[in-house]
Amino acid sequence: MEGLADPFGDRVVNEIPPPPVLPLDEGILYPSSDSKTPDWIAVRDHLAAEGTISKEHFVKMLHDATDIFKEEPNLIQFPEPLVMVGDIHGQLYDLIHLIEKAGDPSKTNYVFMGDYVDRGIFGVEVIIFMISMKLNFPDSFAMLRGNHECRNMTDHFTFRQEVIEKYDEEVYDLIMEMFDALPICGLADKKYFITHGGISPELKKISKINKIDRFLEIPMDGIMCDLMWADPIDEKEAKKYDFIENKERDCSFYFGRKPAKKLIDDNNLMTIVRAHQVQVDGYKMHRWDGPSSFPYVITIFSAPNYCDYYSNKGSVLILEDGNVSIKQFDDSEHPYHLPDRIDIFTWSMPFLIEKVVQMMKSVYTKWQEDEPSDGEDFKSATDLKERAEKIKGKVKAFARVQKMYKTLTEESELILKLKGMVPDGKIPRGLLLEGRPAIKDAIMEFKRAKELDKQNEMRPKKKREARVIRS
Ligand SMILES: [Mn+2]
Repeated sequence: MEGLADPFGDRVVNEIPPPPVLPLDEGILYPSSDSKTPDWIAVRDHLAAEGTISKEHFVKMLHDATDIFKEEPNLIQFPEPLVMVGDIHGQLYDLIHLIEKAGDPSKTNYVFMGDYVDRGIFGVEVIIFMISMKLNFPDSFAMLRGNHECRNMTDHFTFRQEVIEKYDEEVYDLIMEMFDALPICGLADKKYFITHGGISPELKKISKINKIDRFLEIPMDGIMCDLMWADPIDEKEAKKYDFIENKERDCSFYFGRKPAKKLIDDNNLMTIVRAHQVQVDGYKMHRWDGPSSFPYVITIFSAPNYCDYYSNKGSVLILEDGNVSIKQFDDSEHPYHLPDRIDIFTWSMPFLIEKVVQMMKSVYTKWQEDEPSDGEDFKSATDLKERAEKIKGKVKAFARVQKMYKTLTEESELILKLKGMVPDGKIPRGLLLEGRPAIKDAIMEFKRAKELDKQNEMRPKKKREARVIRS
């Protein structure tokens, strides 16, 4: 595939091949006469090189994948061996690495537990890559729904904007329709219950899950909401409570040992496997009966160095020969994009403005110096004083603006980092006026950063029409 042209021969890093010029060729995408099975390896390599898929082909793949998902039950049964995967969140290069490490999908059974998009900047590519694998291995490659696979979340976070920038609203709607069709739970080896978030007070018999009408936007409460939103209670409190209000999510519950044990016992399960929460090691065993006990819940998180910031590991859970094991992996390098995919011109504006302001300031200062001193003019002393004050004010204002832009240019790296951490990407102006120490403080203070990020774990306030399902 031919790369982008380099007419001036001035590419700085020549060892990285330029992105392909054209979307993946139809003959390469669909090599066999069966036009429903894309060459997933060609898709992977093309996307990894930052190539694109034409809208026509993406739309076709979405239709074909949705048709498959629609036929799947709410609760999918898996035999072992099985690889269970947690949140991906648009981290394409980590997903590619994960597949390399955990096993060729033509020979490995996979279940992904949701949260494919939002936050990471390659959500579109993650979806294309994943459905190209799904279309090749419909029976051994499963994709469950996470709480981000809906309109409410993708609209509040980054994915909707990303799809519209890379394709359009029509493609976004088709992806959402596909999300509505995703199955919601899994059962591996009849013993491992798999879901994105957690359990529900309304969930008694696992088999009941198949009675839920899942083809809708994720409801604000009820069993489907809990399966996708609930969290296990912290170690120390797990024996104290059954279900308590989940304040961090602003919906659903935290669940404790007792209801987890009851669900496990009543359904002859071993444990509950879920994703949904970032973990330093990429996983967490919730051993509520002591350090050597078998965990009631296992959390798996598969987006290493989440948001390019958390420094966490990613992991997958492998079920084989009746045993579970963890495989951890580190983050992979990925192409760098400026926040909000701004272009280099927009990004460089502060540098330019700083220079312009500097010029204007020196003009003003010079003019102030050249002002005639008292006696040389007809103006009264008060007049002159007033004028001097005005000019002083203007120079001060310039100095402030200049200081802001100086900070923006000098600390551009730090500010980009900070922007990534502030949910709406807006940095308080005060911070820019205070300069480097204040910005450094804001970044270094891990607690503050986690506090800032905390609101991103919450269900967005915006209310949407949703049916409440009781089973
Ligand atoms: Mn989640």
